[in-house]
Amino acid sequence: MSREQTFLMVKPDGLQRGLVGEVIRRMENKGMKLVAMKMIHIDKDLAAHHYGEHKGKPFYDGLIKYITSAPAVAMIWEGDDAVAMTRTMIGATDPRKAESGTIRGDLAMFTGKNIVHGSDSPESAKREIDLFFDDSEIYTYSLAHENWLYD
Ligand code: IDP
Ligand code: MG
Repeated sequence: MSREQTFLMVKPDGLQRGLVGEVIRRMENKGMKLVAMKMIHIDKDLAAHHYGEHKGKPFYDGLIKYITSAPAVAMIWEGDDAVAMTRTMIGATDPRKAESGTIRGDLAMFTGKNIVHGSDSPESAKREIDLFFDDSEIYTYSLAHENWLYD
């Protein structure tokens, strides 16, 4: 068992559509622990850092425009295998291919408006957490029901 942290963001379309609570509800119900959260209107510089791996791809300019278009909600969630578990809960990048029961599969229709971002590896999670949060914004605490969640 490896307890880890992952970066999860409700993108501007998710916030505009009133789905922040729905995303949080799913993560809470799963048993994940929220350790940081803030609203942020991502600027071009931060967007370019965050999506650096996609620079040069056909959808890059549109992606930067989309992610900087309105505020988003940035979060860090903690749990056993949090990175992979959260990616499973988010579903495939293209919501049409995302399985029912996943966030994108249930709540979105287009790749360019797919509601959420989640780190794709522990290394990405560390990089993204450092990019979006100061240490002082990340909380360490126990959940009273942790013994009922973990084997
Ligand atoms: P991910 O968000 O599932 O990790 P990535 O391939 O890392 O997917 O792409 C990052 C984001 O870029 C996607 O979530 C989506 O918002 C956008 N994106 C990726 N591919 C396309 C595309 O073909 N058209 C439009 N937007 C795209
Ligand atoms: Mg990605």
